[in-house]
Amino acid sequence: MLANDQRSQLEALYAEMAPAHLAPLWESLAQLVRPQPKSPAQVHRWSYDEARDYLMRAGDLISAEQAERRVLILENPGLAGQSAVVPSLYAGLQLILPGEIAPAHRHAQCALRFVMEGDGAFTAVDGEKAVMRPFDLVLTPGWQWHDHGNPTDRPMIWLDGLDIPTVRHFDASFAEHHSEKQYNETVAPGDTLARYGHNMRPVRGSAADRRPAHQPLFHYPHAQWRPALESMARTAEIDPHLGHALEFLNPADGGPVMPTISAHIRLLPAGFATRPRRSTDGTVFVVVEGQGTATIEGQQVGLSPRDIVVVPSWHELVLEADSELVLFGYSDKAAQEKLHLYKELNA
Ligand code: GTQ
Repeated sequence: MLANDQRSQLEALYAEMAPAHLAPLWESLAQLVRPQPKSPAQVHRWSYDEARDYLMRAGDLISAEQAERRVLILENPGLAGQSAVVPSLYAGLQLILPGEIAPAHRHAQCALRFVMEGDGAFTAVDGEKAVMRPFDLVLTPGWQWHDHGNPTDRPMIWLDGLDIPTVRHFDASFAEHHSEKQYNETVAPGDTLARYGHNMRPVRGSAADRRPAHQPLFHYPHAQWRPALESMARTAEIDPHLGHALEFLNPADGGPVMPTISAHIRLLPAGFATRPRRSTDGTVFVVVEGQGTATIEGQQVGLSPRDIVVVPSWHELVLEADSELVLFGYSDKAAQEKLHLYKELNA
């Protein structure tokens, strides 16, 4: 406790130094250096149907080309104005209508796409199309050229997960537009998956070794990950805190898919409930299949297909599956581990 005259003399000193852009640490130390995380982000669920209605209305009013990217940002209610779903990451729902092209650009930010609806549109990465099917994971790693297009007759919608707030935090954003609307298609769709996606790679330095060495792969099809998860669920012992969980990997180094973003899938059998768990990586979940409940720091959130739910850092999570529940999740665990910040607590 400070004496009254000490307090008033200090206040006078603060007022005098403020114009010199100086401030006393001792007034804010406990807020700055906390004993444990206290996220400004809030627990939130977006209903896909509700978001989709607004996105389709935007589709009536602005083209993908006019918008460059026609996306509704999923902004965390605790992070108003920051275009962030958790302090380090961004989430958005992107719509490409039949015949449209979202023009080629590249940027420092890393992006993942998780397909919510539609079948047969593409994300082209450095001139190779990843043909997008429901619940495929597609990456556009930092500084790789990408455009999106929809040659089908149905709308195509996917969830964008980017590290926009992280790049902003480091003041390291660069971006370029390509001179052409679409990057020249130089290889057939699926070429990279064939060369780099089967626990093999073209012999280093050979003519066929054409992808960037640190980030070659960019397509993780549902047709591959779903059977892998299924087969694991049939045979593996279930993890009490996670359910059956598989992480997507970058084959170049066996680490997370991108330097700043980790992504995983999990399966909880009908009737299964996880033990409580908390971790420092704020996580965005997409419900792929099934019904259940997430209890996040005591707050109950119903889970139905295509719902998007955000679990902020260090919020205790319990998942319960009413029917077999399949979730996709992404978080900043990749970045936190590099910085030796990541922690989890399994109860
Ligand atoms: O598709 O390249 O949601 O650059 C935000 C920024 C998507 C994209 C977003 C982007 C993109």
